[in-house]
Amino acid sequence: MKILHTADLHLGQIIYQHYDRTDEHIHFFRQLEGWIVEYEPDVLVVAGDIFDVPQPSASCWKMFTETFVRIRKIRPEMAIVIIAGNHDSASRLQSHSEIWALADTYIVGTPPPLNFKDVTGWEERFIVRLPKGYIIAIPYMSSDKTDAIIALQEYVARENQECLPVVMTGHLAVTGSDFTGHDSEIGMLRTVDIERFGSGYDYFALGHIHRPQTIKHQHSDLEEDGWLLPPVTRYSGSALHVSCDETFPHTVTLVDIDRHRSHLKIREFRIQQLRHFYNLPLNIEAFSNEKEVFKYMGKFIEEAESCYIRIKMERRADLPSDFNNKIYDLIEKSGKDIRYNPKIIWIGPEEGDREDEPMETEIAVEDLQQMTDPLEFIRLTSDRYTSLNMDTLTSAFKEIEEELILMQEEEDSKISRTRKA
Ligand SMILES: [Mn+2]
Repeated sequence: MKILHTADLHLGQIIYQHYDRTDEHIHFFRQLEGWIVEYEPDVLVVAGDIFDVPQPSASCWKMFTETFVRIRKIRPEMAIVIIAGNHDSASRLQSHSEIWALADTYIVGTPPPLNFKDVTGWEERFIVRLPKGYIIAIPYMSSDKTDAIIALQEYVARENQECLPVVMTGHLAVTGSDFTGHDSEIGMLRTVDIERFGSGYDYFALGHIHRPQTIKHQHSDLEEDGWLLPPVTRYSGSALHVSCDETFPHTVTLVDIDRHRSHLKIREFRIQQLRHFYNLPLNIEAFSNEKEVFKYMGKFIEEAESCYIRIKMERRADLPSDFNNKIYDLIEKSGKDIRYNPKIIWIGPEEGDREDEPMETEIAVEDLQQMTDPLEFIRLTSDRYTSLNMDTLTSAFKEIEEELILMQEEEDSKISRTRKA
C-alpha cells in the first residue's frame, strides 16, 4: 500500500497581520497533485490543521472543496483520509464527513468518547478499511486517550487476518520531537511518549509539528538497505512555513508498505515555496544602524522577486519608533510583492545581562501586537511572578479555551437557528 502523507495545511492563514496566502496554497496543491499523478498512491492522508482557524471563511471552504474534488478526479482510485487538528473545529469538520464519504474521502473530526468502553461500535468511526490496508484515524484530542488508540489497534488486529498494512494518523506532539519553529509554544505543547501508542501499527502519520522528521523508537526503526522495520512514526511537516522561524525545508512523505509487520520504505518530496523567506542582511550578521538598513533595503527590493523578509539588527542599535512604517512605505513605493515581518531579530548580548542584576524582560511593541496567546505574555514575564506554576496555568488556560470554542459553536448554531426561524 502506498500512502502519501501531508499535514498542517493551515488554509486561510493570514500571516504577519496582512498577507493572504491563497496563492501559496494553490502552488502547494499543484505540486501535491503532481506527486499523486506520478507515484499513484492508494491513499492520501492529511494529518490535521486543515484550516488555520476554527471558523474558516466561505472562500476558504470553497478552496478546500474545489481542491479535494479535483484531487478525487485526477486519481479516483485513491482514498483520502482527513483528520481534525487543534486549529480545526472538530464538530464543523465532522459535520461534513457523511457527504464526503460518498466520494471515498473520510473526514474524522470528533475524537473517541471518554467512556468509549461503554459505547458499542464506537470503533467504526475511526477505522477506514481500504482494499489494501487499514487506516486508524485519530483526530486531535485535548486529553490523553492512548487507551482508546490501543483499543482501536486491537480491534483492527482481530479483523486483519490477511496481514494487511495498518496505518495510524494523528495530530499531536510526541516526546523528543524537534520543535524548531514552535519555540514560543513549547510550554503549551503537551507531549506523549511514542511507546504509549503500542506497536500494532506499521506507520504513524503525524501532524502538529511543522518540521519533517522520523521519531526514534526504542526497539525498532532498524534500517536494512533503505527499508525500515515498523512501527515507524513520522511528521511529514507542514505545507508552508507557518511561522518565520521555520527556515527548514518542508516536505510531503510517500510511504510504501509491503504487508503488516514487514518492511516499509519512505521517500520525501521537497515542497517548493512560492515565496522564499529571507532574514536580512544576507552578507553580514546584522545591521548596526537605520541608515545601513535603508541603503541595503533599497538595493534588495530593486532586485527581489516575491518573497518574505525579516530584519536582523544589532541589539545596541537605536531605531526610531516609526521604523517599521518606513519599511512598509519603502516596499509599497516599489510596487513589489515583498511581505514584511515587523518582528525584528535582535542579535548580540542583552544589555544589563549581568548576574548580580535581576533582569527585567522587555517586550517590544511589535511583539505584543503579534501575540495572540495570553500565555505567551505570562511566560515572558513569569520571572516577575515567582509563585506562578506554569503547568497548572497552561492546563487552566487550555480548559478555558476549549470552553470558549464550545460556547462560540453553540452561539453560532443558535444564530443560524434564529435566522432560519
Ligand atoms: Mn497543530
